[in-house]
Amino acid sequence: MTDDTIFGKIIRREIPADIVHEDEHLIAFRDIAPQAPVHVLFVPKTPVATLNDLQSSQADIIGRLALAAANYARQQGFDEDGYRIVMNCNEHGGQTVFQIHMHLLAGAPLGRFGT
Ligand code: D5M
Repeated sequence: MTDDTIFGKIIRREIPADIVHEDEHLIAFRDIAPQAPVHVLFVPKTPVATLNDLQSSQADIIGRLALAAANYARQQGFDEDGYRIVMNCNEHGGQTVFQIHMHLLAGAPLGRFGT
């Protein structure tokens, strides 16, 4: 793991985070600036800066993030009411941390998104 972003520091336990799940492939922790009652970030341990940098051989990374997010949502009882997963890419997508991650937003009806 050579990721030098703030998420790499969380994975290496160099800075604290409210970790809700971890396995050999990924880590999940609560977003420091939640945009919904439940806002958890799912971050792969493989360094990939943006979705643009993801190789076809790395497709399993996204599958694992999505499954981990769905499993967590189910465990927390959000599966029936529903939830949102989001990945931001570069400036127009609003990406601020350049290690890919999936946002899980849940716990209330969410507004439509746009500009
Ligand atoms: O999302 C990056 C997200 O990362 C943003 O919602 C804030 C969150 N963030 C930043 N630093 C931390 C720490 N230290 N703990 C938890 N969450 C954090 P993006 O899609 O790149 O805009």
